Amino acid sequence: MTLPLRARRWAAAAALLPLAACDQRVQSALDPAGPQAERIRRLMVMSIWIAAPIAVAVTAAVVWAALRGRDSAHVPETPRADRRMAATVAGLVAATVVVLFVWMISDFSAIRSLSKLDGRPLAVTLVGHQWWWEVQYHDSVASHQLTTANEIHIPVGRPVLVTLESRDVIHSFWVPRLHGKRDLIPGYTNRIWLRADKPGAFRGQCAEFCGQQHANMALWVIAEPQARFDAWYRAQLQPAAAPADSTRIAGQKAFLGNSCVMCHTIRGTPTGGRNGPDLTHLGGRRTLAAGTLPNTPGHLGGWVVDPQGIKPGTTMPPNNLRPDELRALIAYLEGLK
Ligand code: HEC
Ligand SMILES: [Cu+2]
Repeated sequence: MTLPLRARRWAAAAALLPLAACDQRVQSALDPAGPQAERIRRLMVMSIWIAAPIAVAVTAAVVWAALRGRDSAHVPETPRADRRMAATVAGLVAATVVVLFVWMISDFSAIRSLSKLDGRPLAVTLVGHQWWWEVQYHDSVASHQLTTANEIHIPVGRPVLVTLESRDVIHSFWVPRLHGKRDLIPGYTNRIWLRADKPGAFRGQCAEFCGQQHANMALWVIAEPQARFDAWYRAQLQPAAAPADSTRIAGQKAFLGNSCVMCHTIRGTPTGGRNGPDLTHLGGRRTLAAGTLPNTPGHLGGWVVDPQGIKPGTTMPPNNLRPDELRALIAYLEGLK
């Protein structure tokens, strides 16, 4: 790549536009897709309905007092007006107490119903890394455990208990259509319950500043009917298919012969790196580098050659590959469905 850095950054930004354009529909807390996001939305709407009239009334009173005060500054107070004023103030204080109580109780009840869901949960651990998400699925059968990255698939209607951990700094998991935010804290285990009540792809975002590429740390929660989820899970448990044609065989050789193996795992090959995302089924993911790029051969090539130009600061080093080697590597990686 010989483009100047600035041009490369613009190209990366332009590549994001189609993703950004669809984000509003897939990442709005006003469009809940699960019971908890719905509860949060209701609390917010209620708060606005309580607070907005009060804000309007207080503003009106201040304006009224300011205008009136100027003419009546020298009018002496009568005992009757005094008593009326005291009654008004007492009434408003009582009303304030009632409103704050109603608010507090709805807040407590919302927090209670957010904390847990009924039913046997799907257990997932989400590990935050600068700047990507490791996703581990737990199962009582060891060979059914699964590690993937940047995408959480869940069955519609089933509660999911997400355990949150971090390898480096504090991150925050936020999928606005499903729930509020919860931090991923190094050395401390947090939890969050989720449930999606409709199928769909819900975008999430790291919501706690975690360094240079914090803004490029997104993920997708993909809710599917149970049968489709099961099929996805079975496919993910499979090791990567052995490359069938000569290009892909060369691509696998390039992968195994380069530094990639230090940081990445492709199950079914002699690799075990854990510093970067698991690539066993990379071809099936929607995006690359935690929602930063659409998963297309062109973007994949750009990423492998120059990850620093796309996500400056990422720990993945640039790669100096021969053009034929790069093409083969792209074909191999994209073929890992
Ligand atoms: C020093 C560790 C390291 C090396 C070596 C390395 N990578 Fe990475 N790789 C990473 C990290 C960390 C990420 C996540 C970056 C991010 O999203 O911020 C990553 C991300 C990726 C992704 C995107 C994965 C996803 O889920 O979106 C691909 C594809 C990839 N690397 C391929 C390669 C290939 C091919 C090589 C060898 C030519 C390689 N990497 C070498 C650390 C490494
Ligand atoms: Cu983060």
